Amino acid sequence: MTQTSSTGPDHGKKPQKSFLRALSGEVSEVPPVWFMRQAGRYLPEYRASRSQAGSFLDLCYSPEIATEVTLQPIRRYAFDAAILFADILLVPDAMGQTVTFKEGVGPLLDPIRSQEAMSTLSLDRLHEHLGPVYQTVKRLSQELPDETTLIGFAGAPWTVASYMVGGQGSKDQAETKKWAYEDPEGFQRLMDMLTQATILYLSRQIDAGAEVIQLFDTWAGGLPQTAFQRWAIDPMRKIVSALGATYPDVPVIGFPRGAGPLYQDFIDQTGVTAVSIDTGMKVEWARDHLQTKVCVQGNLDPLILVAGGSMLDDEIDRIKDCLGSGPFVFNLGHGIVPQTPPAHVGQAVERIRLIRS
Ligand code: 1CP
Repeated sequence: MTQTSSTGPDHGKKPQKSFLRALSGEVSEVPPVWFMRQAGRYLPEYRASRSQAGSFLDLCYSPEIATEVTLQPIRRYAFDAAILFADILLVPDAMGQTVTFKEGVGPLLDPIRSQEAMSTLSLDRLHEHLGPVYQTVKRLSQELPDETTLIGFAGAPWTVASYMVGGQGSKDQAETKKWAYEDPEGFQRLMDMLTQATILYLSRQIDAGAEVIQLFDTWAGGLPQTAFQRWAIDPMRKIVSALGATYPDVPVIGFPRGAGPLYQDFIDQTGVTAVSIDTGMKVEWARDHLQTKVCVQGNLDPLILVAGGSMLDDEIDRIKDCLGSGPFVFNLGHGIVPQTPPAHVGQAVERIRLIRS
């Protein structure tokens, strides 16, 4: 008895899973819930699987262990959706760039900062390289509980480019902006190649059983308006429209983290089914300006999940009370951090599913 109204498009056949129903525009008394980075170092069973796999990339390319770590948070918390365990940097790895993950540091890549340096990149062996990921998706679609939706994902081109050009994580994307601003036509070639790779990669994930796609544009919020249009909206529109042409019923969630009022332009121009909103966004504004157009997902501060206690319950209630009367998926504003006590995740899920009179 969770369904109270339907505002979404009627495809004749209504989706059964609560997460798919929310994405199609339905409103329910209890919102579906999943958390970004729900598999990861905060879980002891993940740390055990991780040491069994060897390196982080070995874990991503082992269908058996990647399936196991995807299922771990589903077993503990019965989230409404599972997200494929992989990383956004598998795409540059599959394009021929050298990518490593250093313990305690994060990703390190041999930087590509010019058109000449792009000659090392190719899409020829993309599917061969990413084959194990497609196998993971296939296993998951067979092993997940019937009510759990499987999310496939990729990084958006701007965010993936920021690691390819910067060579590592960067708070200001200075190297990437330098190339994009000084040589926009050259940088466009990299972005076009990434856009193409992303379409190929996500299409195969859907073929293998992914039911929803999320595109992470973690660093979109650092772009000024004109650059946001060119490097965040335009590639996303191309990806959404290419996927929509072949897979019209597969919802796409966009996450232009930190984009503020530009979320409106992003929704209007990309054709995404839903947006994930970041921690800093005012929920009343999202309700009035975004949720009138698409399903909204978000936006609990991952650090409140670390703190727990009554603050956690109060924040969950505040977000639910504001966004719960429209199409809504409960999530965090960014990923779970490693120091999160697993019990606090359990507390959060329980509170999110609580019906208060
Ligand atoms: O075990 C470890 O030590 C590695 C930590 C880790 C994990 C668990 C990395 C390295 N990636 C992942 C998995 C991952 N990454 C998933 C699937 C797991 C899940 O969500 O349950 C997903 C969806 C991602 C996506 C990802 N990777 C993003 C976009 C989302 C976001 O958090 O903003 C980004 C930016 C990355 C790059 C990356 N990979 C890993 C790290 C530590 C980083 C961030 C580097 C930085 O700080 O800039």
